[in-house]
Amino acid sequence: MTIIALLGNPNSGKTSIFNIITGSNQQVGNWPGVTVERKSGRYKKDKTITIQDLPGLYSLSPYSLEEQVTRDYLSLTPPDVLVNIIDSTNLERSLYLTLQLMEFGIPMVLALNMSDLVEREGKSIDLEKLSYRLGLPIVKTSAVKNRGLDELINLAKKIPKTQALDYDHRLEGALSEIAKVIHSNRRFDQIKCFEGDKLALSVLTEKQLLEIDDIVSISEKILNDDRESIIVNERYDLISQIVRLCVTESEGKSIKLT
Ligand code: BGO
Repeated sequence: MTIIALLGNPNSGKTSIFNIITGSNQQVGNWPGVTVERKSGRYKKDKTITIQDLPGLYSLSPYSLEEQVTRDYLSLTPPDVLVNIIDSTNLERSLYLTLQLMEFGIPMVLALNMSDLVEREGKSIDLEKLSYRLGLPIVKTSAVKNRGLDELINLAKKIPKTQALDYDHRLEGALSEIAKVIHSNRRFDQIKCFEGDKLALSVLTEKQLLEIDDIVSISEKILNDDRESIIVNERYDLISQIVRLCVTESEGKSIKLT
């Protein structure tokens, strides 16, 4: 049995894709203890594959129940594969969630959805470069035209572990130190401790908290910013580099995925 989880920003086309690939093989309930809808289903062409639909979200800071549910699911009962559904017409915003998902190290594939709309918007996205730069396999999909979805699931079945991207070497140094303090190789945990995420810090001892405080204050001095902004800025800097490399705005109004 393989479990594939679908994740993406609201309106990225996640529900449309879920409905097409599962057909009528769906179960709807709630996530344990909360009134957040939980939908799962079997892939209609291979019943050994379970598709888990996760709530639409922009980030994994637990500000909302949806973010909390998703974060717990990825941390405690990780699926075999993540399919990150991207609205191709809004690449920059979508990649902000992608970078966070990559921190879990779960095998991941990107579905560049809304590919039918891309033609109309005057830019082109180089899929090969994007895939190379992110280190992730990418499939171009259109839920409304039912394109690329079988290819997406077939690819999802056989992808390796995901490697998160590196940030500024000074931040990387701090994250390695935090890894030693919290005894966790998972980048998501290290970054959450760096940011000062209450949930991540709540399980640590006084001694660990003091050590992390020391590491973070040094980084804040060196990088001349506060802990949360350091992470947000690193992510956006990386995303703008990637978008500059992979997206070409053309004079005329034609957007292409190549
Ligand atoms: C409406 N291409 C295009 N063009 N549209 C898509 C694609 C795609 O590949 N995928 C999804 N959509 P959800 P979340 C709508 O509902 O699956 C459209 O939140 C409308 N509704 O049809 O719900 C999809 O689950 C009236 O559009 O996304 C839907 O991630 C007018 O994107 C919307 C126009 O898809 C969100 C569109 C009453």
